[in-house]
Amino acid sequence: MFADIAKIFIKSGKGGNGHVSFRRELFVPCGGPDGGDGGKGGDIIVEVDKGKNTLEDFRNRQKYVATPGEEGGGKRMHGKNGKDLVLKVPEGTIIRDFETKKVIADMSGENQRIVLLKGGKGGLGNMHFATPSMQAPKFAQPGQDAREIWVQLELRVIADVGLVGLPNVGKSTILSMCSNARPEIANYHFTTLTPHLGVVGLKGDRSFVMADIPGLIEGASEGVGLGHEFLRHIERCKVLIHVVDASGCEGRDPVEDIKTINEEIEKYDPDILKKPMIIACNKTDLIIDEQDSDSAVTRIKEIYEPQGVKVFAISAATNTGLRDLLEAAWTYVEEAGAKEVEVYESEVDLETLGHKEQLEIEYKRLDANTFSVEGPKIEKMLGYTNLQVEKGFEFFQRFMDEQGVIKQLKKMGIQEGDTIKIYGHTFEYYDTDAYEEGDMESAIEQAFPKRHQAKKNGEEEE
Ligand SMILES: Nc1nc2c(ncn2[C@@H]2O[C@H](COP(=O)(O)OP(=O)(O)OP(=O)(O)O)[C@@H](O)[C@H]2O)c(=O)[nH]1
Ligand SMILES: [Mg+2]
Repeated sequence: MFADIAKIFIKSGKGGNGHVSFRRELFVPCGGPDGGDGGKGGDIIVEVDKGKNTLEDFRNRQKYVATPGEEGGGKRMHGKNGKDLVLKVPEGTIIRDFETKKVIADMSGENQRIVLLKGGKGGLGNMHFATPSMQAPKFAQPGQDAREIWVQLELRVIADVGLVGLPNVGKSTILSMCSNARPEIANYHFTTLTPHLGVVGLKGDRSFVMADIPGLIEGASEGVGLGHEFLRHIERCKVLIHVVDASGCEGRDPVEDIKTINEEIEKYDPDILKKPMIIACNKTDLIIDEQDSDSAVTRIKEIYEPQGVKVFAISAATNTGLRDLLEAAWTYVEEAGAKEVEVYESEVDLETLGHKEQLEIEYKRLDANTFSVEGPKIEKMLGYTNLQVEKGFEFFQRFMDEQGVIKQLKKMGIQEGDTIKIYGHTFEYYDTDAYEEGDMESAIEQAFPKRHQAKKNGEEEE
């Protein structure tokens, strides 16, 4: 099975919940809060593994889930962090959001390792929420949600030189003769179904990477067969060696074959034709009279050499003419050297990738100055929180901020002093970003006039 494209589901670990507990000691009937923090959920990490050249693993297994963080414990115990999950991919793998097809990351060049989905942060235990005015906080922070997304992995081979041509012309044979790669070679079409890479060594420490790309056929650019998948690999090669069967032993005309392939490449992406190309006329060992003015090699030379394309007569089977071919390829590779392969920019915000849409939160504008915010999650959080105290209020406010509620309300045009209704509670809206430290105090004072009065009178709450 051809495996250079795969669809997988990834999910990071949810953060562990903060814990609610109180110290129990002999002779101390009511100890302080000692609920520990939840552990962080595991990340989904993607790493380049240079030893890999297919995405086959991802065809066999589709779901990848990192472990969640554990809940905090009593006695200030921190919950165990979830384990990260590392996906190993071949270099040149492009990761896309399956739904939008936007590029998330391109594992090429400098990008060798990336945290794709962050695990949820652990929630704070109730030990953090004790204040002089509230010594027994019965709430703790829930861990952050896991993130999940379906992604598409696409492999684009990164090689200096790509061998292109129709099936059975001897591309794999060439690669195996010039490098330590061992692609399968057989006398039938479509022997090679995945690109193979090999390092070609030349005299004096010179080397380049050559890719044997599966045979292209007419209609490849329209997706006949797996043409599109194969053409994709050519995009990143710096130099192309166009291989033809010059013996015509399959009854084809190699001149026509070159045209066919070039047309397919052009339809797919005309820019590819701007890359330096060399023509390798293979299987010349089968030609009886090479000097024949009507021979394929002669005709190809007549057409292409005036266009500045180098043409080599070779025989991969008998290792004839390969060295000159490789030297010519090297010259082009060296010239192209400075030009780095194009690395795709990420088109998504990794910070929010895979965040579940907060569909559960429902926003309504009741009138010009009143908004309502509801949803199970918010309701649950309200239950957790003691809004009667400053700390609790701040805590709830932070939660609303984290959930993007404030951002959403701003989008809806909320103004200073507007009212937010949440399950029977009424809040006045103050833009906390607009306040300095001291001003915040007075904003809270306005929101909690009763409490501040109490403070002024020197009374303790609770
Ligand atoms: N006589 C002769 N046969 C060759 C030569 N090069 C390759 N062959 C034979 O041609 C057949 C196809 O060779 P491959 O290297 O598998 O061809 P390919 O271009 O990789 O084919 P696909 O993977 O199907 O695209 C095999 O039987 C090879 O032994 C050559 O120079 N001379
Ligand atoms: Mg092959």
